[in-house]
Amino acid sequence: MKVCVYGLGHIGLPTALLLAQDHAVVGVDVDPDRVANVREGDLPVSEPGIDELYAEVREDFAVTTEAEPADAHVLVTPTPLEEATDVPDLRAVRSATESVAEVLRPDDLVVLESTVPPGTGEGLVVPILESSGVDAGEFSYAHCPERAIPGRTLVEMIDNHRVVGALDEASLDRALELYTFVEGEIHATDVAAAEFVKLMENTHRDVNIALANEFARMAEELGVDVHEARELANEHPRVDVLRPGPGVGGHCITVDPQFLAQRVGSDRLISLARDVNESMVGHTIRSATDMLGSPPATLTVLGVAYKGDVSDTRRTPALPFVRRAQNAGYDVRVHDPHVESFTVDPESLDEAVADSDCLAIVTDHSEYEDLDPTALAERMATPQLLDSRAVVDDEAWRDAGFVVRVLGDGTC
Ligand code: SAJ
Repeated sequence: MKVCVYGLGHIGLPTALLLAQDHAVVGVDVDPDRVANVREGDLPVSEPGIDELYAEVREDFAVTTEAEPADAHVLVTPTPLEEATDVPDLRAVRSATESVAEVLRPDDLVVLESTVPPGTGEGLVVPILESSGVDAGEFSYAHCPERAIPGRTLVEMIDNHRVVGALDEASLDRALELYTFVEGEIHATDVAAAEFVKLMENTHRDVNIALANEFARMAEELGVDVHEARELANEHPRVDVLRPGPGVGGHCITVDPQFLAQRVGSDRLISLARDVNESMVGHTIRSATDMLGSPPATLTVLGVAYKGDVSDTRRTPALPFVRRAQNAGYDVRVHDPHVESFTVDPESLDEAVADSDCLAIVTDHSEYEDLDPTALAERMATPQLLDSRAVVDDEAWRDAGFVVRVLGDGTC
């Protein structure tokens, strides 16, 4: 079938390329530069295997800025929180849906993959589609939220089980014909339930990271190593404590719980969890400034991506960490082997650590596990380390002459 995929971002582009293995796909994006780059094979998304997949399917994959008639239209546009209001910003979904309505024909399938507040499909998307003059029932509609984790996007898109929330039986059948690349099980439900399931998943993660962070703060007060305690607790067959850290970043876990909390009254735990996670930056910066003493002093931030081994800095806790350290009067340098541009220019590791007074590991990139503390100690003015992700062997660093604090082990 001919498929148009709207939004060539972190999820839309990989989805379009996977669909192009079995269908004739047109990727549609409102940004002409992005369209031109994708056309030339300069992909705006860096994920294992994506360049190879692009090379494999490029014959069946076109890109453009305008909606086209197609058998299936897949909407994968972003749904952030509007910065000024903190309210879900559905303008991209709305405008992509309006574009689809202009070319919609009876028997077409429309799929919304973007994560949306409860009720968006039947309250906003379907009525816009019906404004085309084609009625629901004549066209098919389904909500099929993605579940792929950045860094493993393609593998997870193929292997993970998926939920399809379909408007009716025909919509379900059409959606099953579309998602031929999915090797996981596909579970059918209705549209509202599928929207809720996606929000439950990311909210579950946020609340559980908050619990891990609260355990870390408690362990610090009690002089217990939370990392050892976590491993021991996770020996229990029904316990899975997540990892504490300097805060939760990315555009999903930080945003999606608020889609639920703002829509439904009974949101106390969800909002509290958000607050706990947001408070971790302040907690981590206090440990860093405690180590550094009064300015002037130089702090080197290792890692600005929102999590390990990715290049994405959206809503990263590193940004408020850097800003707060700068505002407190410290000279801040940043290093990240995965991130090319950031508000502070990245430098080589050697430059970033030269004469520094403290290293702060903010992102758990694999590269930081193998740093050589002896070589680093020689380059620094004061060999101090704040490890907010518990990635290094702290004893080895102490042996190399470092003063080390690890978030959650009783030393912070
Ligand atoms: N984090 C911790 N401790 C942990 C796990 C994560 O502090 O134990 C932090 C990370 O460092 C990062 C943030 O949480 O800053 C979010 O990272 P993540 O790996 O938990 O999640 P995302 O945002 O990369 O991807 C999530 C995934 N959702 C779930 O795991 C329920 C992914 O499957 C979704 O597809 C994605 O959101 C999405 O697009 O919704």
